[in-house]
Amino acid sequence: MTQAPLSADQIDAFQRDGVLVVRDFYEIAAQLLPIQTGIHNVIGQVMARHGLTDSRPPFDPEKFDDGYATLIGKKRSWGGDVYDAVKQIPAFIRLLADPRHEQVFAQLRPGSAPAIAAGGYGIRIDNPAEDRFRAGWHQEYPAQLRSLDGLVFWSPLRAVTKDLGPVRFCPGSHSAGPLPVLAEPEPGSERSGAYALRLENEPQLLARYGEVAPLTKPGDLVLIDFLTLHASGHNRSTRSRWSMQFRYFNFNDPIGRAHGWTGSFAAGVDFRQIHPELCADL
Ligand SMILES: O=C(O)CCC(=O)C(=O)O
Ligand SMILES: [Fe+2]
Repeated sequence: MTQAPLSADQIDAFQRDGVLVVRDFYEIAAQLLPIQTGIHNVIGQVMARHGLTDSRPPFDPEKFDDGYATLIGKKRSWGGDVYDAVKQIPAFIRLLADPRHEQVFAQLRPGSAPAIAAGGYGIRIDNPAEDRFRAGWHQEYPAQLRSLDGLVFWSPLRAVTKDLGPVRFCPGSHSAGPLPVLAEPEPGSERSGAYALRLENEPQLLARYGEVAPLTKPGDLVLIDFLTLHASGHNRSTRSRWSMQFRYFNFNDPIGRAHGWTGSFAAGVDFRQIHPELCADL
């Protein structure tokens, strides 16, 4: 039996804050480099698909996304090709199922039966000065469903400096429980699905909590309770912010069990039908 990944202090901090940074959780050489190499290769594949010559220098971990900015500069939707493809890199799926994720889940949720949320994993690419896919303030539960007591495992593939727009969190906000949302998209908004959900009375809610935006580097893990308020930062740099998200839920949670552990928008489900009582605009 390997040692439990989290210390007692880390468990306490997570229960108090609903968010925890675990430094150097993943192994760079064994776990992350194969993913960065895979991304580099996928970018080459997408270039080939659109008839571009791949004249990039050989793979360099600091510049694993070489060519991506050129691709989206030519056509933004080619970036969508990359986004869809990278979540099918075998090394990424291997990391998704890292047994230590289950161990962490079991430590934070004693008595749980941990599960991987289908469609709840991916690699975000937050491009400089792009607003459309930036996540506004939200709790994960309405966007993912599956179970109320889930966890997001968030980890960067590039060092997140202040100008890259670190994710923002309200420590302690998970204690409020699931919060009412407005499911009707804002008029004129380009956002759809989970991106269109807005918190009811957002300014008043946020005023209740402090805010942290930890800087992280490859290998670090950020654990996020499905009920903790968080939002994407603004990328004001000239490079894309690449980060991985793995979402786990609990088969034993009575609310998840009652709705059959259904997924949310990404699974083609209308959140309003599952939790009408949480929709303030119904
Ligand atoms: O990386 C981001 O900007 C947002 C992350 C997020 O909302 C999540 O991982 O659930
Ligand atoms: Fe989120």
